[in-house]
Formats: sequence, structure tokens, C-alpha cells
Amino acid sequence: MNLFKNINIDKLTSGLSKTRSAIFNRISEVITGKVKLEDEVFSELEEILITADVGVDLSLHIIGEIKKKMVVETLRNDESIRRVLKDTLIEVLNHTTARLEFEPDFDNYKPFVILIVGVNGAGKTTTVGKMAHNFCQAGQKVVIGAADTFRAAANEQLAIWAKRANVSIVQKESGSDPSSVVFETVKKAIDEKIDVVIIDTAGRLHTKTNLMEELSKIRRVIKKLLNYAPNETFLVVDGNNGQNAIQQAKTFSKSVELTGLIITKLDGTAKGGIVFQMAKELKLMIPYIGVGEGINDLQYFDSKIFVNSLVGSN
Ligand SMILES: Nc1nc2c(ncn2[C@@H]2O[C@H](COP(=O)(O)OP(=O)(O)OP(=O)(O)O)[C@@H](O)[C@H]2O)c(=O)[nH]1
Ligand SMILES: [Mg+2]
Repeated sequence: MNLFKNINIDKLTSGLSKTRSAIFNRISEVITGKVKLEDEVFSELEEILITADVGVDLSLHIIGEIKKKMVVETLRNDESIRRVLKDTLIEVLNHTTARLEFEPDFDNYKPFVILIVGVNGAGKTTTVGKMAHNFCQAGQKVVIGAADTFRAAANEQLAIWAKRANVSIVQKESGSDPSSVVFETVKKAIDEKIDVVIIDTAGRLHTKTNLMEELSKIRRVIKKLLNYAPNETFLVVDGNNGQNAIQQAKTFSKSVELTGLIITKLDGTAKGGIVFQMAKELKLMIPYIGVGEGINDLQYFDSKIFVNSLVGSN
């Protein structure tokens, strides 16, 4: 019953193709036939990683690790270099957070409540729709709460997603208190024995204190109804925003307790290396990544599969 772990290797591979072809394919060019690894090769590798937005410090760390590991490699060829690179990248993703994978405990938490937050246009609403679809496909009963009461068009956009995903939705006229929508959504879930609640919120600048306070109020309202909830508070960030997205996440986490980071629009960038930097700096679980606008384009994040899709599995 793990269908909510939507992983489609073909989608993932094609979604990450810009980062792979612009950057990681270059690695092949650099290492092909280089049995003896000169310093020059290492500095080229380093430059490639930095260009992919892996970050300077992290790229240096990765190259250092590869150098160390290659000393003990008996067989030095393209494949062993690629393998060592992959192992090192997986280690970076795995050693930075206590919780590696999104494994929701639906048996003990019903309803399981997920709150989605982020700056304007990050991909929150789209992600809520895709996530609802994933859970619904896995046989869960889902309700979406439309707590973005700020933008007039927000209700309509989310209603379209709810219809596509074939899940129920709670909405109020725009201008209503977002907390009252949240209250009604969670109440409905309890009354109707719904498995998963996903709350979409309005885009907010992490620097606006009053808007961040609104999120705290939403959380308090949820907690009043279910003392264990929200189970998850996921920050959605646009993968194209690079360093800025890291800053957003840091400021958001000061106001709300984040439990995960969803990185969207990785299909639109050649700088997907940002995922490594985010994992390392933010130490947050990455439950999903977005690799397209379609309903199936929210992919469950598995560090090994992600690295294989980027560096190639051969
Ligand atoms: N290519 C691509 N586009 C995406 C992805 N996720 C979201 N988008 C697009 O990004 C745009 C903004 O998405 P929304 O879901 O409306 O973003 P939002 O965070 O809800 O925006 P606000 O509610 O205005 O703050 C839309 O055009 C989406 O189709 C993705 O993974 N890949
Ligand atoms: Mg939205």
C-alpha cells in the first residue's frame, strides 16, 4: 500500500534531463578514459558541480571525498569514478537529516494532517493537487482545505485540482479567515473519518511577520481539534531560486516548525544540484520533488533513485 510513493523512473529521468545533460553528462566527458586522475580532472569536476548549484563548500567536500575513496580503489576507470561520485552524493543526502524518508503513519494518525506553506508562486497549490492524487491513488480518503482566501482566483484553481484528483475540498468565499477554513476542513475529516487532510495556504513572504503569525494561528486551530497535528508542515520551494530558496527556508523555519521540504520545478532548471545544497544546509527531510506541471509529476524522493537519475545508472 505504498502507492503514494509515486516514483516513475522515466518521468524522473526526463524531468531531471536539463540538470543531467547540461551538467552531469559533462562529468562523463571529463572522466572518460582518465585512468590516472590528475588534479586538473578534479578541478574540472569541481567546477561542474559548482555550476550545477551544488555550492562551493559542498563541491569541495565531495571532491575531497572522491579523492580519498579513489586512493583505495583498485580498479580505476570511468565506471568506478562514477560509482564513487554517486556513493558520495547519496551520502550527502543521507547524512544530513535524522529522517530520511516520508513514511506517514496513517494507522495511528487519522486524519493525518499536512500543512503546505511557502512564498508566492513556489508551486504550493499544484503540489497539493498532485499530492492529493498520489494519496487517492493509494486508496486513502483525502480532503483538501483551501486556506488561501487571499487571492480571488485561488479557490477556483484548487477546485480544479480537487476535481482532477477526485478528492473533496472545503472552501469559503475569498477574504474569509484562513483559520476558519482550516477548522472546518479538519472537523469534516474527523466527522467523516477521512484519512488525509492537506491544507493549501496563501503565498507569503517569509519576512512579513503578520503573515507568519497567521500560519501559527492555523497551526493552533489544527492542534485544538487534534492535539497531535499537524503531522507535517512542508515548505514548498522553487528549485530555480537557488540560494534564495535556502534563505527562504531558513527564515520560514524560524516562525513555523518545518518537517520537510518539497522542491518544485526541477524540470525547468539545469541547476538541480541545489537539492544537495538544500539537504546539507537545511537538514530537512525531502518528501517529494516536482518535475513537471502534470498530476503525476510530483515524485516521491528517494536519494538513491534521485542520484541514479542524475548521474546515470551505468
Ligand atoms: N514546470 C513545473 N512547473 C510547476 C511545478 N510545480 C508548479 N509549477 C507551476 O508553477 C506555477 C505556480 O504554481 P502554483 O501551484 O500556483 O504556486 P503557488 O505556490 O500555489 O502560488 P501562490 O498561491 O500564488 O503563492 C504554475 O504555473 C504551476 O503549473 C513543477 O514541478 N514543474
Ligand atoms: Mg497557490
